[in-house]
Amino acid sequence: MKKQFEDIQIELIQGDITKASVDAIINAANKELIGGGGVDGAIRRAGGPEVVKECDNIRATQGGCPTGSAVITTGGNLFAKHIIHTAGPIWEGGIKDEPTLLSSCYKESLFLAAKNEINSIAFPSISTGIYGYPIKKAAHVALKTIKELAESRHKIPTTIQFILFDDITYNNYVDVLTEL
Ligand code: AR6
Repeated sequence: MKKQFEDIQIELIQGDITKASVDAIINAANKELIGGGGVDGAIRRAGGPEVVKECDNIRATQGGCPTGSAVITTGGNLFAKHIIHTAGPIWEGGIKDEPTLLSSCYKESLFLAAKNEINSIAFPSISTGIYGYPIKKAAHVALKTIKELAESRHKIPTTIQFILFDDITYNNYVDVLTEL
């Protein structure tokens, strides 16, 4: 499914983000940048040792990537030239500022992409796997954040894909985008 907000094209695709043909993919990392399972494990395996090395350097020099912020590395062996790593919030029932932190992941990733002249990016569904954020709520935060940035004419990549792994996640994002 595709939808346009001002000059920003949003595409919802079901698949594996490590195969995306875009300038940069976003990784749903952890704040320590230590690597884990889920999409993080898949991206690190596909990207290879250069990606792991750059993450280790960032951890050594700046202590990691606080929840809601984003850092950039090479894409290593991926088609994508860059990986933007962002740490989403762990869902704790919605009382720990999770929506603001999740929105910040999308904003900071998009601003970092724009700063690096990146025009096309692909996001996974941040926080909705191991971190347990309810999918429909997370889809709403993700898509509304991008819609608002587009409407306020922020400089962000003009092609924004969401590459969603499973049927349930894909269908939830389609429902939310249809209504926005
Ligand atoms: N392509 C696209 N999406 C994927 C892929 C893939 N190859 N593999 C999994 N997903 P998760 P989180 C989906 O758990 O909730 C890690 O250990 C998955 O189905 O990867 O933000 C990190 O190191 C789900 O819809 O990320 C952190 O410690 C979505 O990606 C922690 O998990 C996100 O699930 C982050 O947890």
